[in-house]
Amino acid sequence: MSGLILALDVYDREGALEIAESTADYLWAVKVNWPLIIGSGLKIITELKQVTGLPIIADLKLADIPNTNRLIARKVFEAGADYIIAHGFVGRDSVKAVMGLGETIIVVEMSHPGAKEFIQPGADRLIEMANELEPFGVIAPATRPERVRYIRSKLKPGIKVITPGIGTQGGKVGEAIKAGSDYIIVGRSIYENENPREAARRLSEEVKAWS
Ligand code: OMP
Repeated sequence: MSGLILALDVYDREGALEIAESTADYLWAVKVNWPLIIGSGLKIITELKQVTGLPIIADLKLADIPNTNRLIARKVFEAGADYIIAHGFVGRDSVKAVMGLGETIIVVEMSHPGAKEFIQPGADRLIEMANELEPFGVIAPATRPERVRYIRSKLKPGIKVITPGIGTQGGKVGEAIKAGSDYIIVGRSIYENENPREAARRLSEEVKAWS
């Protein structure tokens, strides 16, 4: 199964709730990142859950010592987040601190060009760690379908592959799904569209067609 995740990277509470409500029919989940949490407060997670009825992914890309990761993750899960995204490069102890509190998604490679500098060279070890810890899923780059295919081929079957980088960053839905993506993350191509509902509908049709 494949699904569409909205990356709701806006600051403003009303705008975020409006976009989430209008696109919810076509989404599997809503992802919130620092811009929205800084702009609207942590309570936006609870509000988005109420308005959409969908799972909420807190994309904080946690990358700290175990105690700090744990302190942050606790508050985020208490606010109603269903999944949290954590960096793997900080090591097993930091990731385990988050996984002990709720469903976790580990970054094993990123979608931007700079990911080639440090993250991509370490991807094999991050995949190995994911196979050992068995999180809900991993982040892989839709901008490099060949890397999505590689990561999928090395990962244990039950672990989901979640791919950002579609649309504005240049990735394509069909290529990511063919390469093994389970969930597609899209932000600007939906929320910057003059009709976010229609943009989400089109993307979700595309996701269905390729699944
Ligand atoms: P758009 O480029 O606007 O579609 O947004 C992509 C979303 O995915 C943003 O929220 C990014 O922070 C996030 N993201 C990436 O773009 N690349 C990554 O490698 C990882 C993430 C992520 O973890 O979600």
